[in-house]
Amino acid sequence: LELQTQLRQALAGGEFLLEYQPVVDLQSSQVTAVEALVRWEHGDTRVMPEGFIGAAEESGLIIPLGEWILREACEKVALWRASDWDIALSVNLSVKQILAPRFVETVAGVLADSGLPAEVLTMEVDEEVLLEDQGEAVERLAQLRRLGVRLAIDDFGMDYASLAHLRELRVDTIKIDPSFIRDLGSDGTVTLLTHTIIRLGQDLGVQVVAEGIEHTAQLEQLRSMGCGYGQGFLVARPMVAEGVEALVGGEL
Ligand code: G
Ligand code: G
Ligand code: MN
Ligand code: NA
Repeated sequence: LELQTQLRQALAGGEFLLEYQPVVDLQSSQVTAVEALVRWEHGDTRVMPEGFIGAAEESGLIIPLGEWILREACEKVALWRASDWDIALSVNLSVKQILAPRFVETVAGVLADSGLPAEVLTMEVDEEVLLEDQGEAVERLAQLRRLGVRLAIDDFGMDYASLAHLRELRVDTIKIDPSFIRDLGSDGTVTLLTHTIIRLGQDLGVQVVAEGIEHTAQLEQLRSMGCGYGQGFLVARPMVAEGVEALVGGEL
């Protein structure tokens, strides 16, 4: 079967699932948020997003799939919050979703249905979104923000226009690309750039999340640089909802 057809059937057949990767406050080590990450349970194999997000974008399936992801994640996190766990949610967006008709209404509807407060939801866009269709995408993201939804720039620092994007769109969070974290300590320029991004975030009043933390030395260095939040295999891998519940155990 063609991948597009398989994906359509997978959505109808409930073959997609979400994993959640914890984000921690680097000072307190508390889990403050989870990032929802979609996977496709295809027979015996778990297909990662690289294997299907591109095709879903091309076919337009990303629009209903994205809505399913958002709804599933908002419902789960609303449930966690109802058991008195103060946790926030991040969800990734493709530009195709943002430009879809009724995108903002759809997000507002999912928030209303799930009962999740808008302020608890962060939508992550990568820098590509801001290149592809400047005007329309940026305007819709600004509309989302007026609803109270938070915005994050994902993979920050990878694009030549990173700083310009901060002018075009008010964001709440910058997520430093894992390639910076990987070379922390071993590459002086990367270390300096990382420190500069952290200070930029502080000066702009924007939260900074370091992504891809795999080693204790990276964690310690980020902490000493004043980076607010961290995410990565060292802290916690992406895991299914039950895994998150086991991890926070007593809190739920
Ligand atoms: O989960 P993993 O690290 O393999 O994700 C790889 C890429 O797929 C990341 O860039 C991530 O942003 C993207 N991705 C994961 N889940 C989603 C999703 O729900 N929607 C969109 N649009 N992209 C996603
Ligand atoms: O682009 P985005 O930040 O949405 O991508 C998230 C992806 O990064 C997920 O697929 C997740 O599995 C992956 N990831 C999360 N933490 C780490 C890490 O510490 N190391 C590596 N190599 N990948 C990570
Ligand atoms: Mn992301
Ligand atoms: Na991303």
